[in-house]
Amino acid sequence: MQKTFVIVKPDAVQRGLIGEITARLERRGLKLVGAKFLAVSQELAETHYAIHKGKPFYEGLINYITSSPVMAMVWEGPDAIAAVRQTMGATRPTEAAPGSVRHDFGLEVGRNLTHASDSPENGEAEVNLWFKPEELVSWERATDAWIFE
Ligand code: DAT
Ligand code: MG
Repeated sequence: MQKTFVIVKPDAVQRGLIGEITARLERRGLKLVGAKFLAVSQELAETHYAIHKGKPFYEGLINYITSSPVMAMVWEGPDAIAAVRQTMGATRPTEAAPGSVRHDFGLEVGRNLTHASDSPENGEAEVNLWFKPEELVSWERATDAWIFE
């Protein structure tokens, strides 16, 4: 089963959308296997977004993600990376599909509410960066057989 890493970003936390976003992932059938509420350090932000260093929006991105607490989570499911990216929508809210989180709650790319891993390799690296192995919970969900074929 694939794991993916998700951040409910500072704007979404401030706007009271942790429950709304979590509910959409739960409702879809994804399984929560890790969660923590934290203030992101400068160091963690820079490591997480290292790939964007040097881009014009980098400084704003680091300021945004460290500006206020976030909810960091790990979700599991078949093709979880693609499923969660689809639920979140395209990077720019004005290009995100109707019904997606970024479409339904956002307008600007710099306030796009969520992060979700974009590949299995990055998913694994991000889970390991943000969570210790003992912080992940492997559990049997009573509905698994009715959601996973
Ligand atoms: P995503 O978050 O959809 O994976 P990304 O990895 O390309 O998108 O970029 C990371 C974040 O950086 C994105 O959520 C918002 C910000 N960002 C990306 N492109 C941007 C741009 N052209 N202007 C401003 N912010 C941008
Ligand atoms: Mg990305």
